[in-house]
Amino acid sequence: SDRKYDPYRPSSHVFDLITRDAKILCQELDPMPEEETRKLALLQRLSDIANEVFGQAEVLPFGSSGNGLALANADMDVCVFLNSQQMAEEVSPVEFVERIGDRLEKDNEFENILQLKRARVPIVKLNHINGIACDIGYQNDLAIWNTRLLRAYCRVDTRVRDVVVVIKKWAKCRKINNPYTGSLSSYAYVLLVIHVLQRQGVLPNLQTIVSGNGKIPYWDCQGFNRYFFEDIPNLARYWQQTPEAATQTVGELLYEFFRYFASEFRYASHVVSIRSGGLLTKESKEWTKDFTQPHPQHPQPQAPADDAPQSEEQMQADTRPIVKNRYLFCIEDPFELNHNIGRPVDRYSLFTIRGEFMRAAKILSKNGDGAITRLCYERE
Ligand code: 3AT
Ligand code: MG
Repeated sequence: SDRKYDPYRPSSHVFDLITRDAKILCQELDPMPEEETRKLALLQRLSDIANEVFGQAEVLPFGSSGNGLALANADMDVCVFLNSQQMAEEVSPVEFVERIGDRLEKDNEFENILQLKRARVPIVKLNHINGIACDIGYQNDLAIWNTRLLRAYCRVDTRVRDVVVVIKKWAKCRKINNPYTGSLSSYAYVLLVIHVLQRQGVLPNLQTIVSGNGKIPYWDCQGFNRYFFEDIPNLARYWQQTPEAATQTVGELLYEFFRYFASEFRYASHVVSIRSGGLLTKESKEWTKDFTQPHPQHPQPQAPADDAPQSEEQMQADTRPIVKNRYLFCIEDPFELNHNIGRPVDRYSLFTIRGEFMRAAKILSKNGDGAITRLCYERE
């Protein structure tokens, strides 16, 4: 093969040990059917409550509870959709959070209710007494579609889930899975895995595969094209893995993931883009200059109802929370092309994350037995 020479690349025996342990970890972290049952019950409960507060509402799961990538005891992400167009236009995300949050407070089956009104995507967080932690969002069609895209990639090859589960577990243990503190969401890590698997020829680019005459359709969702090839059982008619890609083990793919982000990916100039099946440059996307902007979804402050005279400053005051956009680690959302999923990463957290990629690559290159356990040592 034309693989570049890598002095740290483990032997195939070591890869087999890593693969074996990765698969054991995946089995251990597979949620039990009993957990699924509790999630379904909570989904039904939230659906009843949303209907009570807003009338015709639908509650759909997304994220790991909708894409088959959940670890045991993962939280549940759900999204409320109002069926009446008029209601949906009248109720802003912030108002939604207030109204459903206040209603949930009245029920003692919900605990630790938090109304995150200033987040980029306003949500309510809560714990249900049946043990499920849950985030409730609002009218987020794109989240439903990106969940379906990730699920489709999982169905292409069983190795996708194996690799993702280890990466998620590793990121959680190493404390680099929190966008609120500058590291990456699970969603971001899954996009990184898909990127590496596309490079390895294990995954196709589902957003450019078209059945029939070849032109990519435009299916609008909130101003973005949500088209992708979803008919996975018939994928083989349009795309096939190379024999080399078909025989890569989970251990090899994990090592390749860490090696790539530890020493090949060029953070300063490149953008990970699964919708283009490879890399883009920051320049081509004009993702070169960090900027701050007032929160786009937060309501503008209204002028006071009375006609009391206002100072210039008062009239211009924009009290919306400030959103910081950074382009240090660039990961393009597959649909929302102007959205950098690595936005929360700052100089310090990038240093930490890259350090973790290097640590992981080193562990896998030196150990077979026990590598997966060592990879996931809890960091304090
Ligand atoms: P966990 O099992 O909860 O760790 P997850 O797969 O549920 O992982 P997240 O909780 O990070 O992943 O995200 C849940 C979903 O929310 C995934 C995606 O549909 C959406 N999402 C998350 N982060 C972003 C983001 N920065 N931009 C757009 N959508 C996002
Ligand atoms: Mg989640």
